[in-house]
Amino acid sequence: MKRRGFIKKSSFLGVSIGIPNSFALEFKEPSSINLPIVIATWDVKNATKKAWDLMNDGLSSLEAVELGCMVEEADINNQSVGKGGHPDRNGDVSLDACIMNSNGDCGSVVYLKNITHAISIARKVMEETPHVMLAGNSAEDFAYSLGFKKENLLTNKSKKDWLNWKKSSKYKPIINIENHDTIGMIAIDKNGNISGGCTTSGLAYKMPGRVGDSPIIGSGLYIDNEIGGAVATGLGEEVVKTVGSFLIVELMRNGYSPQKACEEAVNRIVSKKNSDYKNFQVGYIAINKQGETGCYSIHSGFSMTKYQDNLNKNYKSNYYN
Ligand code: SD4
Repeated sequence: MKRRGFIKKSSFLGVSIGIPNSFALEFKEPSSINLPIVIATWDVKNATKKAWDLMNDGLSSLEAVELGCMVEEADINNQSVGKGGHPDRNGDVSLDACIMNSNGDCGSVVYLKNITHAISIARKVMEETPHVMLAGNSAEDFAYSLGFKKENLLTNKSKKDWLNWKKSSKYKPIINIENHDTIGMIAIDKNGNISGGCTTSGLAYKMPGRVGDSPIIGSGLYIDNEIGGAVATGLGEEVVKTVGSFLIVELMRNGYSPQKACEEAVNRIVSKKNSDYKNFQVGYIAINKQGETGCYSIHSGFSMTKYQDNLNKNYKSNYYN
């Protein structure tokens, strides 16, 4: 009995680890870390700067992740997000996005066309509807009802790339190329509250109607304000199959560091029977309530941008293969 009082055996999703009950006492109180902090997938320093500046001015992590993600959505040179994103096989650009706040509320849009700021519509779904997810034409109509304007998201550059692709029409995920630059962002504001957002045009030349992990709460993004948050990039199908971001947060709840939790989530993918991991990329970033961060991917080439203490820096990810 005594021993059971000291070591709590936790089994979650097949993970079995011993956790001292006193573990929580070892955590630093949020007030002892330098806030705000923002982390994001890939090299997106303009976006992290926007988010950090807003929080430094006293705004919430929710405002920060929305406006930070919007920077990439509006950047037509980023061909994995928002306007200028690569289209599907028919030449149509469709977007997926989600957002989650520190209360555990969330909203998402899937297969959204003609609207640049999918992350803002996701936030509106969270705040102004009784639902968590809207899809396709109805998500688009919802955006118009809020005053968002119809835009052509297919830029000349992305159209040219698509026409080139059509010559061979071969569909195969290419590591770090078609998977590049989806933005997943997690922020902790000055009050210690965590929010996250994720926005993407998904895989280039996907089947029309295809939805990836990015708008799926628990897969592309998960936030628990008591624990931390995680976000994914890469081949969404593999992230969905392992519910990667939720897994990482639950591992952190059970005592894993953000780094170890990201590694374990990648491990779940690569160790699956007949895993084809040599041919696709998945990357995760995570942060816990104490401001510790983690970043891990299957292959080289992934990176995380982190802004804390006036330092906005991109870090190369460690990787499995
Ligand atoms: C998807 N995970 O739609 C996204 C793609 C991505 O950088 O992350 N691109 O599967």
